[in-house]
Amino acid sequence: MIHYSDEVQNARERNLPIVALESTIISHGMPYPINVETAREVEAIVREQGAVPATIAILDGKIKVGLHEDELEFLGDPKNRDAISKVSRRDLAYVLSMKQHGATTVAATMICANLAGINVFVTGGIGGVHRGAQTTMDISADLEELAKTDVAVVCAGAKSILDIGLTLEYLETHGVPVIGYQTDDFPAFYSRKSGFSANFRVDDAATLADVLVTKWSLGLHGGAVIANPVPEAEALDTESMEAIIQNALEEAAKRQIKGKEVTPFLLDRITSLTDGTSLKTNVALVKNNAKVGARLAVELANRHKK
Ligand code: PSU
Ligand code: MN
Repeated sequence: MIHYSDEVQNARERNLPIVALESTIISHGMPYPINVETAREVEAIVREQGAVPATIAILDGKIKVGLHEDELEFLGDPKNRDAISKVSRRDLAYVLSMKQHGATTVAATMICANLAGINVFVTGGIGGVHRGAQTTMDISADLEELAKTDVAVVCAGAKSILDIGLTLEYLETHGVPVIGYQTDDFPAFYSRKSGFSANFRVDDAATLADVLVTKWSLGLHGGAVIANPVPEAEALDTESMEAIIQNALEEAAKRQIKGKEVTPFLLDRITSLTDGTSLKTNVALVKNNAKVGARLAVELANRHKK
Protein backbone atom coordinates (compact mmCIF):
# COMPACT_ATOMS: atom_id res chain seq x y z
CA MET A 1 0.00 0.00 0.00
CA ILE A 2 2.99 2.34 0.38
CA HIS A 3 4.46 3.95 -2.72
CA TYR A 4 7.74 5.80 -2.47
CA SER A 5 8.93 8.50 -4.84
CA ASP A 6 12.27 7.72 -6.50
CA GLU A 7 13.97 10.34 -4.34
CA VAL A 8 12.64 8.84 -1.10
CA GLN A 9 13.27 5.26 -2.23
CA ASN A 10 16.88 6.14 -2.99
CA ALA A 11 17.23 7.80 0.43
CA ARG A 12 15.83 4.69 2.11
CA GLU A 13 18.32 2.42 0.34
CA ARG A 14 21.23 4.65 1.29
CA ASN A 15 20.05 5.32 4.87
CA LEU A 16 19.94 9.06 4.23
CA PRO A 17 18.06 11.32 6.65
CA ILE A 18 14.39 11.71 5.68
CA VAL A 19 11.87 14.25 6.96
CA ALA A 20 8.13 13.57 6.71
CA LEU A 21 5.78 16.44 5.81
CA GLU A 22 1.99 16.47 6.03
CA SER A 23 -0.61 17.28 3.40
CA THR A 24 -3.65 18.53 5.35
CA ILE A 25 -1.78 21.82 5.68
CA ILE A 26 -1.70 21.91 1.84
CA SER A 27 -5.29 20.83 1.08
CA HIS A 28 -7.17 22.19 4.10
CA GLY A 29 -4.80 24.47 6.00
CA MET A 30 -3.68 27.23 3.63
CA PRO A 31 -5.21 28.97 0.58
CA TYR A 32 -4.02 28.42 -3.00
CA PRO A 33 -1.45 29.09 -4.41
CA ILE A 34 0.52 29.85 -1.23
CA ASN A 35 -0.15 26.30 -0.01
CA VAL A 36 1.64 24.72 -3.00
CA GLU A 37 4.43 27.30 -3.05
CA THR A 38 5.06 26.75 0.65
CA ALA A 39 5.07 22.97 0.25
CA ARG A 40 7.71 23.32 -2.45
CA GLU A 41 9.82 25.79 -0.48
CA VAL A 42 9.69 23.65 2.65
CA GLU A 43 10.93 20.66 0.65
CA ALA A 44 13.78 22.80 -0.72
CA ILE A 45 14.80 23.86 2.80
CA VAL A 46 14.90 20.24 3.95
CA ARG A 47 17.20 19.40 1.00
CA GLU A 48 19.46 22.41 1.69
CA GLN A 49 20.00 21.07 5.20
CA GLY A 50 21.12 17.69 3.86
CA ALA A 51 17.95 15.65 4.33
CA VAL A 52 15.32 14.28 1.94
CA PRO A 53 11.73 15.55 2.16
CA ALA A 54 8.87 13.02 2.10
CA THR A 55 5.53 14.74 1.79
CA ILE A 56 2.83 12.20 2.60
CA ALA A 57 -0.71 11.91 1.17
CA ILE A 58 -3.23 9.33 -0.04
CA LEU A 59 -3.71 9.31 -3.81
CA ASP A 60 -6.01 6.82 -5.56
CA GLY A 61 -6.07 4.66 -2.46
CA LYS A 62 -2.29 4.49 -2.12
CA ILE A 63 -0.10 5.90 0.62
CA LYS A 64 2.36 8.14 -1.20
CA VAL A 65 5.60 8.87 0.61
CA GLY A 66 7.35 11.57 -1.39
CA LEU A 67 5.30 13.56 -3.90
CA HIS A 68 6.06 14.97 -7.32
CA GLU A 69 5.36 18.56 -8.38
CA ASP A 70 2.09 17.69 -10.11
CA GLU A 71 0.90 15.77 -7.04
CA LEU A 72 1.57 18.77 -4.77
CA GLU A 73 -0.35 20.92 -7.25
CA PHE A 74 -3.23 18.40 -7.30
CA LEU A 75 -3.45 18.43 -3.50
CA GLY A 76 -3.36 22.21 -3.29
CA ASP A 77 -5.72 23.08 -6.13
CA PRO A 78 -9.04 24.31 -4.67
CA LYS A 79 -10.90 22.63 -7.58
CA ASN A 80 -9.99 19.27 -6.01
CA ARG A 81 -10.85 20.22 -2.46
CA ASP A 82 -14.06 18.17 -2.31
CA ALA A 83 -12.32 15.13 -3.79
CA ILE A 84 -9.57 15.14 -1.16
CA SER A 85 -10.74 14.23 2.31
CA LYS A 86 -8.99 15.22 5.47
CA VAL A 87 -7.60 11.93 6.72
CA SER A 88 -6.77 11.28 10.35
CA ARG A 89 -6.24 7.87 12.05
CA ARG A 90 -9.96 7.08 11.95
CA ASP A 91 -10.26 7.72 8.20
CA LEU A 92 -7.19 5.91 6.86
CA ALA A 93 -8.57 2.40 6.28
CA TYR A 94 -11.78 3.62 4.62
CA VAL A 95 -10.13 6.11 2.27
CA LEU A 96 -7.52 3.52 1.23
CA SER A 97 -10.13 0.79 0.70
CA MET A 98 -12.36 3.06 -1.40
CA LYS A 99 -9.35 4.10 -3.52
CA GLN A 100 -9.97 7.73 -2.69
CA HIS A 101 -7.67 10.72 -2.23
CA GLY A 102 -6.79 12.08 1.17
CA ALA A 103 -4.68 14.74 2.81
CA THR A 104 -3.09 13.41 5.97
CA THR A 105 -3.26 15.18 9.34
CA VAL A 106 -0.47 15.12 11.89
CA ALA A 107 -1.87 11.85 13.29
CA ALA A 108 -2.18 10.10 9.91
CA THR A 109 1.16 11.44 8.70
CA MET A 110 2.83 10.06 11.84
CA ILE A 111 1.28 6.63 11.16
CA CYS A 112 2.47 6.60 7.53
CA ALA A 113 5.91 7.98 8.44
CA ASN A 114 6.32 5.26 11.03
CA LEU A 115 5.33 2.57 8.50
CA ALA A 116 7.99 4.01 6.20
CA GLY A 117 10.63 4.01 8.94
CA ILE A 118 10.79 7.81 9.16
CA ASN A 119 11.06 9.25 12.66
CA VAL A 120 11.13 13.01 12.10
CA PHE A 121 8.14 14.98 10.90
CA VAL A 122 7.82 18.72 10.32
CA THR A 123 4.59 20.70 10.39
CA GLY A 124 3.19 24.09 11.46
CA GLY A 125 1.06 23.37 14.48
CA ILE A 126 -0.37 20.24 16.09
CA GLY A 127 -4.02 19.65 16.85
CA GLY A 128 -4.96 19.56 20.52
CA VAL A 129 -7.67 19.91 23.13
CA HIS A 130 -10.17 22.46 21.86
CA ARG A 131 -11.52 25.26 24.00
CA GLY A 132 -14.73 24.02 25.55
CA ALA A 133 -13.68 20.37 25.19
CA GLN A 134 -15.14 19.85 28.69
CA THR A 135 -18.52 19.74 26.95
CA THR A 136 -17.75 19.09 23.25
CA MET A 137 -15.09 16.41 23.90
CA ASP A 138 -13.27 17.78 20.84
CA ILE A 139 -9.71 16.52 21.30
CA SER A 140 -7.54 16.04 18.22
CA ALA A 141 -6.44 12.50 17.38
CA ASP A 142 -2.98 14.06 16.96
CA LEU A 143 -2.48 13.87 20.73
CA GLU A 144 -3.31 10.18 20.98
CA GLU A 145 -0.93 9.52 18.09
CA LEU A 146 1.85 11.41 19.84
CA ALA A 147 1.22 9.11 22.79
CA LYS A 148 1.87 5.92 20.83
CA THR A 149 3.74 6.41 17.56
CA ASP A 150 7.52 6.83 17.52
CA VAL A 151 7.81 10.00 15.47
CA ALA A 152 9.18 13.35 16.65
CA VAL A 153 7.00 16.25 15.55
CA VAL A 154 8.66 19.60 14.97
CA CYS A 155 6.06 22.39 15.20
CA ALA A 156 5.62 25.98 16.38
CA GLY A 157 3.50 24.87 19.33
CA ALA A 158 -0.28 24.94 19.12
CA LYS A 159 -2.64 27.65 17.94
CA SER A 160 -4.70 29.32 20.58
CA ILE A 161 -7.87 28.18 18.83
CA LEU A 162 -7.05 25.35 21.27
CA ASP A 163 -6.94 25.28 25.04
CA ILE A 164 -3.17 25.20 25.31
CA GLY A 165 -3.16 24.45 29.05
CA LEU A 166 -5.40 21.41 28.62
CA THR A 167 -3.42 20.28 25.57
CA LEU A 168 -0.25 20.26 27.67
CA GLU A 169 -2.04 18.40 30.50
CA TYR A 170 -3.21 15.75 28.03
CA LEU A 171 0.32 15.31 26.66
CA GLU A 172 1.69 15.01 30.19
CA THR A 173 -0.84 12.31 31.10
CA HIS A 174 0.17 10.36 28.00
CA GLY A 175 3.88 10.72 28.64
CA VAL A 176 4.70 12.86 25.63
CA PRO A 177 7.73 15.10 26.21
CA VAL A 178 7.26 18.68 25.08
CA ILE A 179 10.69 20.09 24.29
CA GLY A 180 11.22 23.81 23.73
CA TYR A 181 13.83 24.32 21.02
CA GLN A 182 16.05 27.20 22.17
CA THR A 183 13.26 28.38 24.43
CA ASP A 184 11.84 27.79 27.91
CA ASP A 185 8.34 28.66 26.72
CA PHE A 186 5.76 26.61 24.91
CA PRO A 187 5.09 28.74 21.81
CA ALA A 188 1.57 29.57 20.60
CA PHE A 189 2.10 29.29 16.84
CA TYR A 190 1.70 32.98 15.87
CA SER A 191 3.55 34.12 18.99
CA ARG A 192 6.67 32.94 20.76
CA LYS A 193 4.98 32.54 24.14
CA SER A 194 1.73 30.98 25.27
CA GLY A 195 1.98 31.74 28.97
CA PHE A 196 2.90 28.06 29.51
CA SER A 197 6.35 26.53 29.76
CA ALA A 198 7.79 23.70 27.70
CA ASN A 199 8.73 20.66 29.82
CA PHE A 200 12.38 20.84 28.82
CA ARG A 201 14.65 23.16 26.91
CA VAL A 202 17.12 21.88 24.33
CA ASP A 203 19.37 24.22 22.36
CA ASP A 204 20.78 22.09 19.53
CA ALA A 205 19.78 19.29 17.18
CA ALA A 206 22.40 16.85 18.51
CA THR A 207 20.91 17.00 22.00
CA LEU A 208 17.40 16.57 20.58
CA ALA A 209 18.63 13.41 18.87
CA ASP A 210 20.15 12.17 22.15
CA VAL A 211 16.88 12.59 24.00
CA LEU A 212 14.89 10.78 21.28
CA VAL A 213 17.36 7.90 20.96
CA THR A 214 17.32 7.49 24.75
CA LYS A 215 13.52 7.52 24.86
CA TRP A 216 13.13 4.98 22.11
CA SER A 217 15.91 2.70 23.31
CA LEU A 218 14.12 2.50 26.66
CA GLY A 219 11.11 1.16 24.77
CA LEU A 220 9.13 4.27 25.64
CA HIS A 221 6.89 4.35 22.62
CA GLY A 222 5.38 7.55 21.34
CA GLY A 223 6.50 10.78 19.85
CA ALA A 224 7.78 14.04 21.20
CA VAL A 225 6.72 17.58 20.52
CA ILE A 226 9.69 19.69 19.44
CA ALA A 227 8.32 23.19 19.90
CA ASN A 228 10.21 25.70 17.81
CA PRO A 229 8.97 29.28 18.19
CA VAL A 230 8.15 31.47 15.18
CA PRO A 231 11.08 33.79 14.30
CA GLU A 232 10.88 37.09 16.24
CA ALA A 233 10.47 39.23 13.12
CA GLU A 234 7.39 37.29 11.97
CA ALA A 235 5.63 36.90 15.33
CA LEU A 236 2.17 38.46 15.66
CA ASP A 237 0.74 40.42 18.53
CA THR A 238 -0.98 38.00 20.95
CA GLU A 239 -3.86 40.32 21.93
CA SER A 240 -5.03 41.15 18.43
CA MET A 241 -4.80 37.47 17.46
CA GLU A 242 -6.90 36.57 20.52
CA ALA A 243 -9.68 38.89 19.33
CA ILE A 244 -9.61 37.29 15.89
CA ILE A 245 -9.59 33.76 17.27
CA GLN A 246 -12.52 34.65 19.54
CA ASN A 247 -14.41 35.94 16.51
CA ALA A 248 -13.66 32.74 14.54
CA LEU A 249 -14.75 30.55 17.48
CA GLU A 250 -18.07 32.42 17.81
CA GLU A 251 -18.70 32.04 14.09
CA ALA A 252 -18.00 28.29 14.30
CA ALA A 253 -20.41 27.94 17.23
CA LYS A 254 -23.12 29.96 15.45
CA ARG A 255 -22.84 27.79 12.35
CA GLN A 256 -22.69 24.63 14.47
CA ILE A 257 -19.49 23.41 12.84
CA LYS A 258 -18.61 19.97 14.22
CA GLY A 259 -16.16 17.09 14.03
CA LYS A 260 -13.29 17.23 11.60
CA GLU A 261 -14.61 20.45 10.01
CA VAL A 262 -13.84 22.53 13.10
CA THR A 263 -10.10 23.00 12.63
CA PRO A 264 -10.18 23.77 8.85
CA PHE A 265 -13.07 26.20 9.43
CA LEU A 266 -11.18 28.10 12.15
CA LEU A 267 -7.96 28.21 10.10
CA ASP A 268 -9.84 29.58 7.12
CA ARG A 269 -11.63 32.24 9.18
CA ILE A 270 -8.38 33.37 10.79
CA THR A 271 -6.70 33.74 7.40
CA SER A 272 -9.52 35.88 6.01
CA LEU A 273 -9.99 37.94 9.19
CA THR A 274 -6.29 38.88 9.28
CA ASP A 275 -6.16 39.72 5.58
CA GLY A 276 -3.31 37.33 5.02
CA THR A 277 -0.87 38.63 7.67
CA SER A 278 -1.38 35.47 9.69
CA LEU A 279 -0.72 33.43 6.56
CA LYS A 280 2.66 35.12 6.13
CA THR A 281 3.54 34.16 9.69
CA ASN A 282 2.28 30.63 9.10
CA VAL A 283 4.56 30.23 6.07
CA ALA A 284 7.57 31.65 7.97
CA LEU A 285 7.17 29.32 10.91
CA VAL A 286 6.78 26.18 8.81
CA LYS A 287 10.00 27.03 6.96
CA ASN A 288 11.74 27.64 10.27
CA ASN A 289 10.55 24.24 11.49
CA ALA A 290 11.83 22.58 8.31
CA LYS A 291 15.35 23.75 9.13
CA VAL A 292 15.26 22.32 12.65
CA GLY A 293 13.58 19.09 11.56
CA ALA A 294 16.10 18.46 8.82
CA ARG A 295 19.04 19.04 11.20
CA LEU A 296 17.48 16.64 13.67
CA ALA A 297 17.00 14.00 10.96
CA VAL A 298 20.68 14.39 9.98
CA GLU A 299 21.74 13.88 13.62
CA LEU A 300 19.55 10.80 14.00
CA ALA A 301 20.86 9.31 10.75
CA ASN A 302 24.46 9.86 11.91
CA ARG A 303 23.79 7.96 15.13
CA HIS A 304 22.20 5.15 13.13
CA LYS A 305 25.43 4.73 11.12
CA LYS A 306 27.67 4.45 14.18
N1 PSU B 1 -3.29 23.44 12.95
C1 PSU B 1 -2.77 24.34 12.09
N2 PSU B 1 -2.71 24.06 10.77
C2 PSU B 1 -3.17 22.87 10.27
C3 PSU B 1 -3.70 21.91 11.18
C4 PSU B 1 -3.75 22.24 12.50
O1 PSU B 1 -2.37 25.40 12.52
O2 PSU B 1 -3.11 22.66 9.05
C5 PSU B 1 -4.17 20.60 10.65
C6 PSU B 1 -3.09 19.52 10.89
O3 PSU B 1 -3.10 18.62 9.82
C7 PSU B 1 -3.59 18.83 12.14
C8 PSU B 1 -5.06 18.88 11.93
O4 PSU B 1 -3.13 17.52 12.30
O5 PSU B 1 -5.31 20.16 11.38
C9 PSU B 1 -5.84 18.68 13.21
O6 PSU B 1 -7.18 18.49 12.92
P1 PSU B 1 -8.17 18.03 14.07
O7 PSU B 1 -8.18 19.16 15.05
O8 PSU B 1 -9.48 17.83 13.40
O9 PSU B 1 -7.59 16.78 14.65
MN1 MN C 1 -11.55 17.65 16.40
